[in-house]
Parts: sequence; C-alpha cells; structure tokens
Amino acid sequence: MGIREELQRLDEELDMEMARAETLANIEALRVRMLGKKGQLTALLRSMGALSAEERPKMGQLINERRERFTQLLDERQQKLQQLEQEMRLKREQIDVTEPRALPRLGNLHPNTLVLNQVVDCLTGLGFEVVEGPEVELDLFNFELMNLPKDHPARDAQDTFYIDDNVVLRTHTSPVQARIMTTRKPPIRIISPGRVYRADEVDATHSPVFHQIEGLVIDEGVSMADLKGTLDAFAKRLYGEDIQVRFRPSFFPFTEPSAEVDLTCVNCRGKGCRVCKNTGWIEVLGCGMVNPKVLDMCGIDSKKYSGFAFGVGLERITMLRYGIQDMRLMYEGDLRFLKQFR
Ligand code: 2NM
Repeated sequence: MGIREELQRLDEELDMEMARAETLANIEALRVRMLGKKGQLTALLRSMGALSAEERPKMGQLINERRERFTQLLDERQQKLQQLEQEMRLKREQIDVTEPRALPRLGNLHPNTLVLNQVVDCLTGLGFEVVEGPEVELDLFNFELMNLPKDHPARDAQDTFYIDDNVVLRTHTSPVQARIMTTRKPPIRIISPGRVYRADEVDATHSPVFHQIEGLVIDEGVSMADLKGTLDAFAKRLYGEDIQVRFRPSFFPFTEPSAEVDLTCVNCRGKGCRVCKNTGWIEVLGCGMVNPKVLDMCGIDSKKYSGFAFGVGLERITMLRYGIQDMRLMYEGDLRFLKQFR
C-alpha cells in the first residue's frame, strides 16, 4: 500500500476511534497508537527510506500535517474530557450545607456545680475572692493552725485519712484560709470552695468525699454584725427574700464565739414539715468570729484585727435547693438523675 493510501486509512481510523472514545484513557491509548514511538505515523515516517529523493519531501510534509492535525484533535478532546470529568466530580462531591442535621447531644452541669456557681456569684458580688489549695494537706495547716491540738478528737484516724504523721487528706477547706492568713496582710476577704475528706460511712447524708465552701473576712473592726449581714444576704440571694437566718450558740476550736446557723425551712417556708421536723428551721452552716489564737498563730495581730469565718457543706445546700433526698444520687452518675438539672 502506498503512503497516500496508508494516510487516508489512518485518517479514517482516527475519525472512527475518536467517535468511540469516551474516556481520557481511550484518548491516551489512541495517542500512543498513532503518534507514539512505536505508533503508526512514526512507522510510516520510517518507511520513507524506500522513496525517491523527489517524493520524500512531499510525503514528509503530508505525514507531518497528519501529526499536527492528530495532535490537535487529540488535545482538544482531552481537554473536553478533563473538563467533563471535573464537572462530574464537583457534582458528585457537592455538599448541601443548608441541610438540617441532628443536633449534637448537649450535656449539662452537675447540680453541685450549679449551686456552687450561684454561691460564688453571690459572694464574689459581696467582694469575696475565690482561692483554692491542695487536697493533700499538711497537718500544720489542716489542724495545728486551726487550733485543733494534737489530742483533739477530730484528729483521730476514725475521722481523718492520714497519708503519714504530718500529711492528711484535708478534712475541711480551713487550711486554705490558714495558707492565706500566713502569707497575706489584712484586709482579707476570701472564699475557699473545694473537695474535702472524712472517714465516714456512706449513707443518705454522708460521703467520705464531699465539698465545702468556707468564707473568711479579716480587717480592723470586723464584728458579728458583719457576719450576720453577710449570711443573711447570702441566704436570701440563694433561697429567696422570705428566708431568714437564726443564730444558735455553738462551739468550734477555730472560732470564738461560734454559732450554728439555721435558715427558714426552704421546703415549707417556715410552716413546719417533715424536712424541718416541724420546727420551721433547718441547720445549714457553722460560723463564728475567728479565734484570736488562730489569728496570732497565723501571724496576724489579734489586738489590731478581728475576723469572721463560716463553713457550709455544698452537698447539703444543693440537696435543700433541689429537694434531693439521698446524697448518693449525686455521685452515681445516673443520667436519669443528672438530666433533670438542665
Ligand atoms: C466552719 C465553721 C466555723 C472556719 C474558720 C476558719 C478560719 F480559718 F478562719 F479559722 N475557716 N473556716 C469555720 C468556722 C468553718 O465550718 C463549719
């Protein structure tokens, strides 16, 4: 077959194959078959050795024209297919960002945390600063500086978790107050919320791990009236304006005088019910004027300064706030219980 006929055949073959080509791979295969090193057009170029010197340039020109035309056609189709493929991919990967989705499950705060936040809001509003300290505490801060001498019953291993002779799990957050008193000068206005430990059996109102919030104010001329005013504002803010506070004489080694504080029963608002055993009052916290011995031991001149302090169990006021009957519910992590405090 002559070169012209062969070229004609290749034109037809290309047209036919182009009509069938649907993918980039088809185009690439066709390019190799026509224009590659071992392709048909290349083979034709090689066969020109047999031609006369006259014919050679003419045929060479015809073959090169094919090379250009084929290249152009294949390039065009390749571009078109690439564009098509891109469009299809964009369509396939399209995301409807406006499509409504199931909302993620939101958690909620623990009832203890809710009440702690309310207490902190109230007392920081009155000018108190929140301070924290270690839960593993020196005997010095937990007992000695709180005027709980070596033979005091609270120090018994029955009540206190000992790490060693000088180190305990703190039994109250008073050691935080001791740390502040020994390092700062008055005026001092702090609250210390935190976890405390006592060797108690678990029941509806006791746990070996619970939380306390203590408050301390020290300045010149601080009196019992300041203490009563602070606790009155605190009770009304937390439980309502109709709630009153009642002070009863008591004893703590770290305060003198000391008092137990009752609130109007938050369940019956003072009428008398099972919660308050028909007295109309419920005991919620302990307080007093800081014992001058404690001030002096902590390096604060008790002739110049006086102060008041109070301590309240967080679990106790949380249970009163929400009418929770059993403290164990607050530690078991049962979602049916916890979900109620949204
Ligand atoms: C209470 C009751 C009464 C108290 C005393 C002190 C300190 F550090 F000033 F001595 N901090 N907390 C205190 C006083 C705590 O808890 C029922």
